[in-house]
Amino acid sequence: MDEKRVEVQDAWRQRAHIDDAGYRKMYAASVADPEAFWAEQGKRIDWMKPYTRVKNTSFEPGNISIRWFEDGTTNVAHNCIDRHLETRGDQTAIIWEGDDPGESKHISYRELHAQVCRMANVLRNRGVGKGDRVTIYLPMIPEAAYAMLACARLGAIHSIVFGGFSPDSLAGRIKGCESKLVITADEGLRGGRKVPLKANVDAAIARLDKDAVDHVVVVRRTGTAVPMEPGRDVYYHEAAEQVTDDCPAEAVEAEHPLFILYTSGSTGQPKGVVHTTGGYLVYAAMTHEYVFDYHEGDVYWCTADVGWVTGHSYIVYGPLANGATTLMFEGIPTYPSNARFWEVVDKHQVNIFYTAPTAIRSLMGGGEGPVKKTSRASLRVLGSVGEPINPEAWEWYYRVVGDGRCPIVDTWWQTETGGILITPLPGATALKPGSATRPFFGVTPEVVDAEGKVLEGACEGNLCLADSWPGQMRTVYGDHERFEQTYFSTYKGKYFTGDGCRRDGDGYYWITGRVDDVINVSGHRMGTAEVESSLVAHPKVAEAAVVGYPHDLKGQGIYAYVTLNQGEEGDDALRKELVAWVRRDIGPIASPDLIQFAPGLPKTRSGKIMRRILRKIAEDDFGSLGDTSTLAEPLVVDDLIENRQNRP
Ligand code: 6R9
Repeated sequence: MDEKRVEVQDAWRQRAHIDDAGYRKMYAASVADPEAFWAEQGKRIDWMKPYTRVKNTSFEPGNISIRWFEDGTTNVAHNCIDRHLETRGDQTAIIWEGDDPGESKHISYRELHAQVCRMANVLRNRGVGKGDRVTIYLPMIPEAAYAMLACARLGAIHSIVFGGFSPDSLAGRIKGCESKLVITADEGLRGGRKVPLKANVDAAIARLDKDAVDHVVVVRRTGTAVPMEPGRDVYYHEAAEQVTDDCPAEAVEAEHPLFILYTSGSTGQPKGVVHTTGGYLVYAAMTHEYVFDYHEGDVYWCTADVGWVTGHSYIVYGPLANGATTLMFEGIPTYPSNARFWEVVDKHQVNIFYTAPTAIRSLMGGGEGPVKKTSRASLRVLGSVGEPINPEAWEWYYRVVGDGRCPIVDTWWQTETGGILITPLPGATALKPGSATRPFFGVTPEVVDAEGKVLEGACEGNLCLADSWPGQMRTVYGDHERFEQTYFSTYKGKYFTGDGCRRDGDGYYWITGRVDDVINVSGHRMGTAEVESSLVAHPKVAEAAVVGYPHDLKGQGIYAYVTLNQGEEGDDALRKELVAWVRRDIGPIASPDLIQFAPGLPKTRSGKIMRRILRKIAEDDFGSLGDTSTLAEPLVVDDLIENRQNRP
């Protein structure tokens, strides 16, 4: 492969926290003596009771246990707000930019403190205390950050559900962690369109046991009248008037859970990924500072939604722990025009900008014009996350958006990892378009082959991590067994990421995508099993198999092979019906892009669907189907090829 290399520019080095020699030295120290390294880094946050024990972790089969700073106590909201009040009470903590370009506001650390205390008191008055779960189903409005931090303040555990998920998905997640309280809004607003959040909450609760949810707190966003259930529902602005803006931050153990976030895996229903307090915050804060080369006074913007892990770690917790000014954007990149991102950059003089390749690809389609009519002179660092960034998109981001001045940090990580694990550092790392480059401090990647043999030097295989880091997930909520099974059973003694990867001669990592049955659609994870079980629940469907295929904008698209019940006819009307069915069931991000009606699916004689073949056909690469000798009925393959949906 013809690899382009972009050397570190002098300007990047000038301000950077660290240079290449510094990175190498600090990395070596971090893996040689993790205890000493993290003992020092742990001091970046305030502790109510200081820790004496730093690392207590085991990846041993039967005893997966991850504990960091375990005898210390602290509080995340204190660290993200209170400790900044003396030095930067009047500094802007959050810049909120509304969906409508005419709407924005600045929230200072002092105001943030008052708002979070108020929200915490509203929750406390409704019985929420330490360890209780709270489901948050909010749009990108400041109240989403207030709600997260209010939970943290009380020691309650939040579970945010992305506003694009359906009532069914929401119900599953409320039930999964047994939240008694849900925070939502009347409606969301995205790209000028309204999202019926409160109606979705009502529909979700209707699917649960009668007394499953005690309280629904409704933030007024659009002002549209929504039905309010007496005794259960309350408008936030009314409840907030009844309480003070003073609420002490509860000291909790370092290993007390901070949040649960549901994410798709290769089997079954989404898992509740559990992150805890001390290690998570230390890791989020440290990565935010080094990876984005964050300095005091910078305006930082991550375009993710707080419904995803990126929003947790890099809109709210990391930046606020560092006392940064973080921008929160309610809208979408293409509204009112596809210059919106760059207009917002100029309007708020954004220095650090962090987005997903799918957004870049969708804006590339509109050409350079909308970008070039803006200045973007304030930009210093550009970031990418969520999926591999293809070299064309990288090049456009670097040259057109960044005018060739700004490093691109291609950050590889996962919901499970809590923070960024493989990434360039501005000022230290020469870039290669498409490579996430080198491990962050304390991170020990290993590339292993199918048998689990650790490969050396330049190689390609499956990406594992040999040892723990403080931001690592601790368990699957309510199912530690599944935690071990999912991440530690494939390669004993290692955390397996589910990603494939290549390491080149410079020790740079190139993530090649998932090697399990997870599809990455526009940077969002979708389990094929989830989409399949939704399709199979349709009365006309007998069987379904779902695979990913390359998609120009989304990175991967969802390709569904569907076998209908006898006597049913597959036509375009039924295709539309099935797409609508899955959207309603899971949410728009799960909509199949292509549906192929197949009289039969390729199976082994033991009845296992041969996904490898389905993937090849979906990729329009059926010339090399490999070994089909184990197929029960080899002829089904000819029919699948004949009727394939993905023709160029
Ligand atoms: C943070 C986040 C995780 C999966 C991960 C991988 C893919 C994320 C990437 C990347 C290549 C990058 N991924 N960042 N692949 N380069 N810079 O996205 O978390 O939603 O859990 O997804 O996304 O496949 O395993 P999550």
